[in-house]
Amino acid sequence: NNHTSFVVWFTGLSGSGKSTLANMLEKLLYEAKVKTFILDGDSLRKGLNKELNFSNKEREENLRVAAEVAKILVNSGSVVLASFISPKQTNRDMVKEIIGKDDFIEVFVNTSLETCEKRDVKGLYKKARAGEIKNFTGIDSPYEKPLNPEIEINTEKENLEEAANRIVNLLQKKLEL
Ligand code: GGZ
Repeated sequence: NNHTSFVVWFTGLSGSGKSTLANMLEKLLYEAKVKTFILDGDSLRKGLNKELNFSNKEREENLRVAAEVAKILVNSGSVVLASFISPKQTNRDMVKEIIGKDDFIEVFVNTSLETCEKRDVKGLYKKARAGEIKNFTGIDSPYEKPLNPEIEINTEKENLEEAANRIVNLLQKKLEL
């Protein structure tokens, strides 16, 4: 891959804004005539990975499959926008290893648990607090903050549009558009 494509891997809590950001980025890249592909946990877990639960082990398997799919797509020339909680450093190390570090851009969508829980767009935090969902990231399953993400988005200080533009700028440099 001679750097015509990348996997942009968004990590962060449920409701942090990963998918929203990926969708904004897709629009901006479309305007720049860059072919993109969106991958996310929510949709992969309804199809390809529908047998997998949220234990550490099965999250890891979910992410392994996701990374292999991302690798296929990036090798076919797409910029892949992948949104998965990927809660552990070992998860992120593994996906980076599978995809290849030269094709991998890690974006940490750093929205606090407090904010995600306040928004609770899908009502999942409420269910997790009530014990109706087990192993929920941030509640009774850990999220390890990335130590060295290539980009960190602080959605409490920066709006998503600015953030999306910041990522596009980085990509444009890398893609030499
Ligand atoms: C975390 C959960 C859980 C539990 C269901 N923990 O915000 P969403 O709803 O639409 O996206 C979340 C999605 C997380 O799947 P990932 O494949 O990204 O997770 S991982 O990378 O850890 O494998 C959330 C929903 O699934 N969801 N139960 N227990 N998120």
